[in-house]
Amino acid sequence: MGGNSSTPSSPPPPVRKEPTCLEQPWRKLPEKDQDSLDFIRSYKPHDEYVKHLRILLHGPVGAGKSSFINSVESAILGRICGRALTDANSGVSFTRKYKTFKISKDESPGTHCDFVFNDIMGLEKEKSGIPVEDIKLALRGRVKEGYEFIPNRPLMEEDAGYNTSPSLDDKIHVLVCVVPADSVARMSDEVVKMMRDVRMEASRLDIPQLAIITKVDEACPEARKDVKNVYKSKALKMMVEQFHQMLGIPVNCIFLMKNYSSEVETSTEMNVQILHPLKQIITFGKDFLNNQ
Ligand SMILES: Nc1nc2c(ncn2[C@@H]2O[C@H](COP(=O)(O)OP(=O)(O)OP(=O)(O)O)[C@@H](O)[C@H]2O)c(=O)[nH]1
Ligand SMILES: [Mg+2]
Repeated sequence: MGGNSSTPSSPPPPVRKEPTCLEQPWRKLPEKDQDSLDFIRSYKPHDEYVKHLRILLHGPVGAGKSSFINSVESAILGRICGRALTDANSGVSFTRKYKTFKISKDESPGTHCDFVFNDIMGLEKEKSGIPVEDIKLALRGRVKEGYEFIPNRPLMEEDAGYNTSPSLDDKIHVLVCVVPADSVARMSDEVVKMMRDVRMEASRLDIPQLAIITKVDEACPEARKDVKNVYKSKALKMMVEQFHQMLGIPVNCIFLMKNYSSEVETSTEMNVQILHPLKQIITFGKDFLNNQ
């Protein structure tokens, strides 16, 4: 009798799936946004010669720099705002002009917070984005409002857009590097080098530096499911560490964020993760100005 020699197949042992999230967040954000809002709205530079704390946002094309400005204003006003024009990533920088953005403090016309953002053209490889030298000039307050950046052609002293006598008010007081989460692992050496170059120049000028990793929802399904998972996600934590190694920015100066992009209403959870880094940015800038 030719019986069946094979033993009845036993089910394969269950594969233990590693949890993708930590049980507790590795960075604790406040539950409410009110304390950050009060701090941000009431901030005033002490120096009488400085009207505003000036924050420069730089980073790769399409990273979410303009969206961050809109997210900040949305979180402060409690409604979605979109003054800084954004664009679905087309590969070339949508923001081309050097522009200062004031942020409304509340809905009364003409009331602004005492910090401003400078939005700038994005960095790109093969010299098709903003010339790195222009970002360095912006740090020193040398780029005039409205100057239109020209890829591969740095701003020159004889150009009308060159500010020959910048005041402390024109200079940058905090530098914020904005990068999208999905590109941290595959950023070209050329763009990393340019960002390091800008960072070195800022360090020479003693300008404090922070970084924001945006689009966490696109890089991590847990973060997409619930923005409260952002600091629980193991993948995003690794990304912060990787970015820290790449640029040398301390981990406690790197923040994870989802910008307001698809939402039609604001929420406390979203506001908290936008205002928490902003509070830190302002605190660093405040320390810088107090030492001038
Ligand atoms: N899902 C998601 N989309 C985002 C986020 N931040 C920005 N975006 C989208 O990404 C695209 C590019 O954003 P922008 O804010 O224009 O980027 P930018 O850095 O100002 O780009 P340039 O001015 O072209 O250098 C837009 O379509 C935004 O809606 C985010 O956190 N999550
Ligand atoms: Mg932009």
